[in-house]
Amino acid sequence: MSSVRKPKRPVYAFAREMHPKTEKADIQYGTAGFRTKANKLGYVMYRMGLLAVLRARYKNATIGVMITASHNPEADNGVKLVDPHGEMLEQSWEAWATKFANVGDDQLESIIAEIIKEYNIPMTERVHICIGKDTRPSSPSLSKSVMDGVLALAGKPIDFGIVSTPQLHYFVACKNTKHAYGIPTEEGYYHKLVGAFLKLNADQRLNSSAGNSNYRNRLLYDGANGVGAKKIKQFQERLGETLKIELYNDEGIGTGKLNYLCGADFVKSNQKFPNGVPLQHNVRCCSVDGDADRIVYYFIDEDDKFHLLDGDRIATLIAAYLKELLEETGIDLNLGLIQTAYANGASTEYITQKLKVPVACVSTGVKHLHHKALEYEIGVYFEANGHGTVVFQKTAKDKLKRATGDSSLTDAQRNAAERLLNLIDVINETVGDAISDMLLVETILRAKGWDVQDWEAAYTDLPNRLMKVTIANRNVITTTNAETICVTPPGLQDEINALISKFKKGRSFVRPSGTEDIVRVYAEAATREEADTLAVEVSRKVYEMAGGIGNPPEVPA
Ligand code: G16
Repeated sequence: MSSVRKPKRPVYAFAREMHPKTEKADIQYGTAGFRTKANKLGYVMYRMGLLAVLRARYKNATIGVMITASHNPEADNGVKLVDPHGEMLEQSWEAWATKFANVGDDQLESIIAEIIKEYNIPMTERVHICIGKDTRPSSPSLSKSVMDGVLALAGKPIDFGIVSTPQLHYFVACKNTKHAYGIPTEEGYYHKLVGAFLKLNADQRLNSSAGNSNYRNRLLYDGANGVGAKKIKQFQERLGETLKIELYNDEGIGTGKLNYLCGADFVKSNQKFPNGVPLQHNVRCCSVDGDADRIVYYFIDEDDKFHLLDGDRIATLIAAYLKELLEETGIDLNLGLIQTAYANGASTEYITQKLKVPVACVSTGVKHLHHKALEYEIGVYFEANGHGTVVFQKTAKDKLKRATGDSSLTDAQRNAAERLLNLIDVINETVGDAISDMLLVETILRAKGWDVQDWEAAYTDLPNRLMKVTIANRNVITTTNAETICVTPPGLQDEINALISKFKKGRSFVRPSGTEDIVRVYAEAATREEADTLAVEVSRKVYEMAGGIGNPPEVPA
C-alpha cells in the first residue's frame, strides 16, 4: 500500500499571526533601504528576514541585515540588506524588497514561491544572516522581527547586537571571504583598523610633538549620541597617545538626543557647530552620524567663523595623497573619483584641473557611487555629506604587493608601495565608515604635517545651501542626468533654470529624498547671500509647483 505523504506546512505560514501587515500605504526600498516611523516597521522587518534568507540561499553566501535609520530622528527606524562582499543590496533585488514589504499577508506565500521559481533558489542550504542594530530604542524589538523572519525560512541568524552600520558590512565581507578580509568580530575590526593606523603613524609620532609640523594629535569628536559614541571608546583605549580623541555627545540610549542638534548631518546641513562640543578656536573637530557611516570635519576660527571640511574635502585630501604615493611607487594604476551633484563646484574644478584625477558624477546613494568606483583600479568615492570610502581592485593590490618585493625598485618606491598597502588596511572598503575615514584623514594630515587650516587652503568652496521642502507626495518630483535635471512636474526645471541664470556661478537642483519624506534643494552661487536667495527661490518654486504643504520655505536663519 503506497503511503501518501502529507504536504509539509509552509514554514512561513505563521506570518499572518506573528507579524501582520499593519500599514495600508506602500513603502519603498529607498536610498538606503526602508525608512519611516519605527512603529510602522514590524512586518517589514519580518519580511526582510525572509528575503535575506532567500538572497543568501541564492548567492550561497552570508547576507547582512542592518536595522538603522542613520541620520534620521530617533523615532524613525529602517532596514537594509547587505550583499556578500559587504556592499549594498543589488539594485535588481530592491524591487523584490519593495514587493515583499507591500504585498498583503495572504500573498506572502505566493511571492516567496515566485522568487524561488524565478531564481531557482535551492531551499535546502542552511545559511547565515548577520544582524546588527543601532542604538534606537525601537531597534531591539525590530531586530527580533527580523530574526523571526530568518528562522521562519530556516536560516541561522547571527546577532551582532549594537554595531555601527559599517561594522556590520565588514562582518559580512569577512564571513564571505573566509576571514581573508578580517576576523568577523568587533575585536577583529578594531584590531585590523587600529593595527594599520599605528603602523602607518609609528614613524611619525615624534614629528608632531617635536613642533616641526602643524599637525596636532588632538581631535574633538561628536558621537551624535549614537553608536559612534559607544564604539569610539574602543579606539580611544587602543590609540592612546598617537591620537587623543575627546568624545562629546554620548548620551544614553532612549534619551531622544540621537542626532539632535549634533552629528554629521546636522553640521553639514546647517553649516553650524553642533551642540555639546566645546567651542575652542582653531581646534580640529569631527562629527559622525547616528550609525557612524558618515563623517565631516570642521573648526571655528579666532573670529568665531565656522569652517566646514565635508565629504568633498575628505575626498580631495585622500585622492591627492593616493596620487602622490602612486607617483612615488612609479606604478601606473588608474585612479578615479566619484561624486554626486551635491559636490561643491569648486571641489570638482580642483580635482579635475589641479589634481588631474578623472571625476564621475552619479545619483545620490552609496550604492551608485560604490558601483561606479569599481570601474577604476583605485576608486575614491564620497558624497558631500561625508559618506564615502576607497575601493581597490585586486589587480591594484597585487601590483602593490609585488612592488614591495621587487629588487629592481628603489627603497623609496618599495616604501611607498608598502605604505599604500597599509592604508588599504585602515580603510573599510565595504562602505563609508566614519571611524575608518577619520583614521585615514588623521594619517594623511600627520604625514603632510597639516592641521585643518592647511587642509582647507587647497581650494575655496563656493557658498552653498541645502534646504528641505515638504510636499504632499514627493514622488511627483522625478529627475534625470544624475539627479541634476528635474523631469516632473513639467515646467519646474525651466523655472529653476531661469532662477539660476540670475546668479553668478549659480547652480541648483532638486530631488526627492530617499530617506526622509521631503524634497531636497541644493543651491550654490558666488556669495553666501546669493546662494541662500537662490536656495529659497528654488524651494518656493518646488512648493508652488509640486504641492507644498505647511509653511512656505523661508530664508535660513
Ligand atoms: C543615506 C545614504 C546616503 C545618502 C543619504 C541621504 O545615508 O546611505 O548615500 O546620501 O542617505 O539620502 P537622501 O538624500 O536620499 O535622503 P545615511 O547616512 O542616512 O544612511
